[in-house]
Amino acid sequence: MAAGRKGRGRPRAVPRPEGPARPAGRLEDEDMPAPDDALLLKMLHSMKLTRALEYRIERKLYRQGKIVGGVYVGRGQEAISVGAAVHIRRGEGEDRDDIVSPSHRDMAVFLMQGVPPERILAQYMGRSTGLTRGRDGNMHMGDLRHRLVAFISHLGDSIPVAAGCALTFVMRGTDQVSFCFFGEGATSRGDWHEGLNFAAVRRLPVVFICNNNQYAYSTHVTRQMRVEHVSDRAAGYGIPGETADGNDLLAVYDRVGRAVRRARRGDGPSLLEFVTFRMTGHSAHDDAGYVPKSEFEEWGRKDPIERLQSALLRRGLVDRPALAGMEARIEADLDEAVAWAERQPYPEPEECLDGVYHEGGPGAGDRPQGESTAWR
Ligand SMILES: Cc1ncc(C[n+]2csc(CCOP(=O)(O)OP(=O)(O)O)c2C)c(N)n1
Ligand SMILES: [Mg+2]
Repeated sequence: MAAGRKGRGRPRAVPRPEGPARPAGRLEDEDMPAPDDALLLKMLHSMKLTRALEYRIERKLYRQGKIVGGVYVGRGQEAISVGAAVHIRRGEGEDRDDIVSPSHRDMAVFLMQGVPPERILAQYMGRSTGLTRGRDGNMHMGDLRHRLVAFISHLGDSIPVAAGCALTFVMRGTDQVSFCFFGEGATSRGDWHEGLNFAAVRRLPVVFICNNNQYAYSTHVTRQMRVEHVSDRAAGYGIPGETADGNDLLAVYDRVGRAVRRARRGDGPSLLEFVTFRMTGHSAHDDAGYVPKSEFEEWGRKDPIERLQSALLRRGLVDRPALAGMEARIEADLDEAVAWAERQPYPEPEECLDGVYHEGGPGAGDRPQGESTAWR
């Protein structure tokens, strides 16, 4: 158990951060062990499941006209969501579990937090058993039972929210951590800077995780920031910032693990940038005609799943038949998940506004309990 903040006591005043205001620079040399064989296989499976599920949604169901909203996928970026989400503490109870604010390219985070693929499919198809019960048809979804804060469409707005979650952890005296995911485009928004500054000043336990896929819709990264790395922005807030290869699962696992240890110990936030590439358009309706083909070719050769798979094959941890078996099981499970989602009802028209707006003020004790609250 980390020494810094542990056990849930009575709520108390937020302590003033002590010590030097600038522990910035790189993440200190934490003792970060490499993942064992079982964990490596689990992460490979999560990456493959994520890609297969997104492929169904983007390339099949969307084109069949079965998806209600827009589709944004993280193809080529799976190592970031998986290598980070594996560090989220879960299943240990409300006072122990971490919390996470995923971005719109972090399907793996939803899966790893325990949301079943069929519920994600129901969400995309606008069915009443989707995470927003048919209120939205894409990644604007969350579920606090899975410790997932719903993705806020306005870029950068989830950063102060993630910092706020971390503030409650400090006030309660627990050692929980808030994980916050976003793209490099979000880092040029005002809320992003305010959220980072607040987290830094209060030394809050947040791990800020940026996927720098080099495009924000059609805007290349060089057209929206003058620093070379997103992580350079950390110096402005006196926190550690690091850049690493986002297509290298082990690099992601290592950096996030270090940042989590630091946060759990009570040493405050870190800003991690993982360089990668968006192997699609911005969304299913965008053909990415503005991206030079050579960039897709170059990054296609750095595919994170292929890369991990080759490493595991070389080490003898898996063989080709085992990989084929893993893929076949994933596809069979997804066949069932799609069939289940297609059988789900749409919400009743008269229910459509339930849970959209807050009903009643503080102490609205007569509100029906259960599924019908906006924050889910
Ligand atoms: C404030 C704001 N401006 C514009 C948009 C429309 N929009 C949604 S995602 C996106 C690109 C985001 O780029 P980035 O933050 O790099 O994330 P990526 O999609 O590359 O993962 C844009 C412009 C928005 N949602 N919010
Ligand atoms: Mg981007």
